[in-house]
Amino acid sequence: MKAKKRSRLKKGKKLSIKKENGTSAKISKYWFQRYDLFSRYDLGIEMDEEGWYSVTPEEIAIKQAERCRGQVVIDCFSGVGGNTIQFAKLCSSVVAIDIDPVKVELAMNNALVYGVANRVDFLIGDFFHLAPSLKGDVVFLSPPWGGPMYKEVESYKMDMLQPRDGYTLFKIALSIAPNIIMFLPRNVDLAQVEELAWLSSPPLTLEIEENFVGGRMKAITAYFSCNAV
Ligand code: MGP
Ligand code: SAH
Repeated sequence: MKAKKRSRLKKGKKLSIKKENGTSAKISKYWFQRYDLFSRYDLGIEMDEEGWYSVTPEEIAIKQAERCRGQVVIDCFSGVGGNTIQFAKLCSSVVAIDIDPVKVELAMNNALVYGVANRVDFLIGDFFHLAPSLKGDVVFLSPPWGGPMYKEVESYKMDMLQPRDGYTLFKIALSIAPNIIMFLPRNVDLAQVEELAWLSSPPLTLEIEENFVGGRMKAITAYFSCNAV
């Protein structure tokens, strides 16, 4: 698949936003952040609605990938490829899984824009079905949080993660790799995140990183490790 070159969008035109994405003005606030999401946005990046509000901003994805340098990484919910692309640059191999075939097509296109598509094994499938066949050094979990409404609760709980709760997800991840990274809402219940480390015996070490872009907190990343990742 070839990354299509797109003509530059006129700045601030909602009409262009709709035309570019075929989605509502709901995504316009994310479109205004487009270069934070993908610095190469203008070179042919393609998104869908869920991709807009879920993609990991590039600066954060780079930091996460730096922690996985040289490792075999399974990106279990790869979306439009925000994380996959950065893993592909630094890791020894990357498996990128998404249940939505459109997302995989968009991620492949976006990986081409960054010149790393040939460094990724893209899989269309349900992570929970594929899990028994997966092995790696690091499992990266960036699952759906239930849409942009996630921040309407004061404390985001593990059972709000989709399509399965965080404890189930984490236990499955433990069967795949000794190191697990979770990208989570900034309002997540940190006591529950700590509980996850105790699902392994001996418990995994945990480091919480607060992720900021342009001085605004976007999310947290939890690094679980049997050793330093
Ligand atoms: P946001 O809170 O919707 O945006 O998402 P923003 O710009 O911080 O909104 P504001 O109104 O508070 O200013 C912040 C970041 O969280 C996004 O850029 C995504 O990286 C991430 N994110 C958001 N959602 C809804 C999801 C999700 O469902 N899954 C994953 N994996 N990441 C998400
Ligand atoms: N980190 C990604 C965003 C992931 S959003 C990025 O930076 O682009 C979460 C993704 O999980 C969505 O694309 C959704 O299609 C996918 N997903 C939902 N359920 C899934 C499942 N059971 N198995 C694999 N992917 C799933």
